[in-house]
Amino acid sequence: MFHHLPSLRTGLVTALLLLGPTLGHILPRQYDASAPATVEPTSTFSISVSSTPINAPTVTYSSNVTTTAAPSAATASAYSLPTKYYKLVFTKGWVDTNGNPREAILINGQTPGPLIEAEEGQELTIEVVNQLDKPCTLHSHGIFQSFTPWADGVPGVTQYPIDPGATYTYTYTPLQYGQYWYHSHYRGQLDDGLRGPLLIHPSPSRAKPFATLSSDVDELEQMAKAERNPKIVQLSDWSQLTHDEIDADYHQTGIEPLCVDSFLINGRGQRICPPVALMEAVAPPTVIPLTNKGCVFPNSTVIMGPFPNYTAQYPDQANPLTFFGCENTTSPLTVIEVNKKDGYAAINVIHIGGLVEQKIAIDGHKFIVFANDGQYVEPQEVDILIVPVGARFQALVKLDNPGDWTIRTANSMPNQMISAYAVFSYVDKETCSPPANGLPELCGCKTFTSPPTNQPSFDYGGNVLNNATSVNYFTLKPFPAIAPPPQADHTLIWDVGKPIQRVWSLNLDGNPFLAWREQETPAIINPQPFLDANVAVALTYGEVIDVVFRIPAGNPTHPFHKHDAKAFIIGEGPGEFTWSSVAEAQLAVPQFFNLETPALRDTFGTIPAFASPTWLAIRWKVDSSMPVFFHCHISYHLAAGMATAFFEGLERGFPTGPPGTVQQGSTPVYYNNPNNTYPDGASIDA
Ligand SMILES: *[C@@H]1O[C@H](CO)[C@@H](O)[C@H](O)[C@H]1NC(C)=O
Ligand SMILES: *[C@@H]1O[C@H](CO)[C@@H](O)[C@H](O)[C@H]1NC(C)=O
Ligand SMILES: *[C@@H]1O[C@H](CO)[C@@H](O)[C@H](O)[C@H]1NC(C)=O
Ligand SMILES: *[C@@H]1O[C@H](CO)[C@@H](O)[C@H](O)[C@H]1NC(C)=O
Ligand SMILES: *[C@@H]1O[C@H](CO)[C@@H](O)[C@H](O)[C@H]1NC(C)=O
Ligand SMILES: *[C@@H]1O[C@H](CO)[C@@H](O)[C@H](O)[C@H]1NC(C)=O
Ligand SMILES: [Cu+2]
Repeated sequence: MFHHLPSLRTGLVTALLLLGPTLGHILPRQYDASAPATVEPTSTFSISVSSTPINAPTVTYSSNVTTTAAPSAATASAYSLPTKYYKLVFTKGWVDTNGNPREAILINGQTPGPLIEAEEGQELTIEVVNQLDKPCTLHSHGIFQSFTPWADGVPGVTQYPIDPGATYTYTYTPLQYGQYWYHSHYRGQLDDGLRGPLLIHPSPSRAKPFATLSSDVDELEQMAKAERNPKIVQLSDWSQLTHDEIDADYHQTGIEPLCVDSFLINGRGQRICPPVALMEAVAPPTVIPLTNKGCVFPNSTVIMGPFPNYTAQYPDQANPLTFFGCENTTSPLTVIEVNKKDGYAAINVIHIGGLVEQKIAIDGHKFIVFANDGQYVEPQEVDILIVPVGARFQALVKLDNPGDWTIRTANSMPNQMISAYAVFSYVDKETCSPPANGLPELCGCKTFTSPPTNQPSFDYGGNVLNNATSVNYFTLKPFPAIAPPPQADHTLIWDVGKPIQRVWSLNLDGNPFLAWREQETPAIINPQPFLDANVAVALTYGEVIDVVFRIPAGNPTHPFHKHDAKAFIIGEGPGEFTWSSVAEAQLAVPQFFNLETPALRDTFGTIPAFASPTWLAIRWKVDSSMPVFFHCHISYHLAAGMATAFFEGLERGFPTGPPGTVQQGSTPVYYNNPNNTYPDGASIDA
């Protein structure tokens, strides 16, 4: 029983063809903060409000045929808004996130970077000033870029990396809403701090999913107000070593660097060093013994293997700084202040880290999840959110339990027993004096160096307590309902794995997309070498694609991220995927599929496959003409090749934007350098 195939974008494209503005209307206007947006209908158009994801492509065919996807009626009201302009300056600097200062990458002097926010349909211009000694880029995670593929920020795919000292401007118009984030896509710079939140406020005409929660007008008003002014909660992992140091160790020893120093909440945390016996008491028996950081030992075959023929090559050569050594610190915790008078708070959780999936709960409160990866969903009330790297949840929290409550996070993987804390504090700003220490980000009335003691939803190792409930993200239904296309035109069945030590692959029949490709002439300009190298796949415009990932035993959860449009998560299950298509598999194991109301996401964790295999099936319709990057969001997996580029609509040609856009600001002296070195001689592949 299939739903009628929804025309997610068809109506839109038709409207656009009638509308017919040229690409020039949405060209970036650099450095101009005040200029009004110039996207204006040039002829009458009216389309019914669409609350489905809007991602109609603007395509400049290489044949010089130009069409422009229509703005939707849902966003047309925003066109009178001026372009929103941000300038982000990237520098190196010292930060004290957890009591152990280290050098990091700062954005306008801070990490995570400042909030970037715009209205749905409002043009956004982000000027990046690279004052680092390495190249960088800026990727807006989860933002559709089919209008502006050159603004996707993937080095070697949609642009040259931005050179040290150079400036680069990203301009795009988000025709979607919700919580996103931005980060460098160059190497693992996001692990070193180059990341921050990005929020797109929904058009007023979007139907909100709150009506099922209340029929009280005042309460609905409180919910809408909370959504508009969310409390952003950014989860990350943090190491004393930089990404490049960790990566270099990995390449030298072959030991998976599955151990960090802290989890952070909004860039703050502590070193927490419980006695090893306490950590072992909450750990699965198979991972014991643990190091004093709560990590599996580098010689563990349970977590580090059993990959095909895996043996950690040199367990005795593991960097002790990665696996061993812990001293408690008492850095101040992040405080999220709420006011009971508001009725509700909206908590927007973003995993901006680079390693493991995390759990989060607020003691004494439930999350009413209303959006996932920016997409509204039918609300789900739960105690615990499980957040893959890169994913976002937006949830309402009813403010009916005054006090100071612990916000707790824990690793949801077994490689390390680790938690972090922040405080959910009810205050009335009008009656409380500013903090004595004057740190605005500690906001407020109180500071905490240890979490309040409340009834927790999970323990230090992430084991659920007190019958707490967890979000079921496989059954998060888009709101309003959107069904996927009922069948695929093209199926890719890919075996995920480690072809050789130190290399990770999405597709063992293809080649790993190793990090040095960031230095290649970008695929958007010269796609053929990527096809020749078997690191990219051409997908025909208009086709419905299924990709089935077969995950063999020995794999953790991989947080896959699809650039550009979201994908439907139509199936996932345990065991071998032995069928040749989703249709065939559906007949055999219907319980593992949902083609009626599947989640629509841009970031999705595979089912962990520590002891036995699992699989994941996704579906989307190709409606862009651009190289769409797809990768694991574990930073060192990505650097080790776990990526591909879907060349969507290649046969129509890839638009590269106004002249000079892709190359803008770059003087890439090291391109095509056979030594693969930076100008100073340092190895790019280290
Ligand atoms: C552009 O389109 C026009 C009209 O179809 C055609 O005559 C011309 O040859 C095209 N130019 C290029 C460069 O393809
Ligand atoms: C850290 O603090 C906890 C709680 O006070 C204590 O039990 C533990 O022994 C300390 N760890 C270290 C390594 O000092
Ligand atoms: C790994 O090393 C630790 C510490 O030396 C040891 O206790 C443990 O037995 C070793 N495990 C394996 C599987 O060799
Ligand atoms: C594992 O080792 C066996 C025996 O040496 C070999 O036949 C097999 O191809 C290896 N598998 C992989 C994935 O390397
Ligand atoms: C959890 O649920 C079970 C079954 O309903 C109940 O017996 C038990 O008391 C509950 N435990 C807690 C801590 O609420
Ligand atoms: C590459 O390395 C060789 C040997 O060190 C050196 O002579 C040559 O100048 C290098 N080439 C470039 C382009 O850096
Ligand atoms: Cu991965």
